[in-house]
Amino acid sequence: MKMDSRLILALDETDVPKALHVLDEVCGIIDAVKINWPLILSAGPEIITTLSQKADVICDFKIADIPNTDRLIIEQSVKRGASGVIVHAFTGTDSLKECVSAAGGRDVFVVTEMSHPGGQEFTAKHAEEFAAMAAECGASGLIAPATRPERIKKIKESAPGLLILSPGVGAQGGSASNAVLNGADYVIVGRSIYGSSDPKDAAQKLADEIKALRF
Ligand code: NUP
Repeated sequence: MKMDSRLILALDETDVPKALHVLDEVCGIIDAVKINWPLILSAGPEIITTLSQKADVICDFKIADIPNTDRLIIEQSVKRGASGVIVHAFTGTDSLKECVSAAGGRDVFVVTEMSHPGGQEFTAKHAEEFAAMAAECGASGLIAPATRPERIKKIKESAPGLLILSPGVGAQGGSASNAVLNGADYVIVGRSIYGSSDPKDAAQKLADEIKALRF
């Protein structure tokens, strides 16, 4: 995945023509597009291939199963053009190792502490352990909350070599600058871009905000 704007679009728009239009508008600004069940269920899995012709596609399936099922899901995602997948860590080391192996060099990003308030109930208690385990299993990076930037710093300390992708900017209350200043390598932004009346302008403003931090 390239590292130019450090902005990843979360394309949870379920109106498929609108989703494609938004991606066309912001394609030149973002470093990757992340898709989740809402768009997959609306458009069908072939949307992975369609989008992969325009940008790197991260499949945010939050995979959380036994190793064999994890492998089957990741193989299908990669076959359709995914350049990365997002997986849960609570399933344990064997599942996570299988995810990395099945991805065959594509990026595996591991959820640590989730960005919504409920993320503090369970995931926060194990976030540092999840991060260390992700590093041990050969994952590329971590998902850590832009809504709690101080936690990004802590989580990064547990797995210094891994990329940090931070969702929770905008609609969930987090700020792109605060996330990056606390160690996020990329921010993931959905509604504040695809829900905007001018997605291109919204994406450009976020890219400019990050660039102003002088990378
Ligand atoms: O902890 C997480 N928080 C989160 O919001 C892990 C995620 N993968 N996400 C995803 O990021 C969420 O499912 C959505 O696709 C995106 C954030 O979207 P928005 O709040 O910017 O609209």
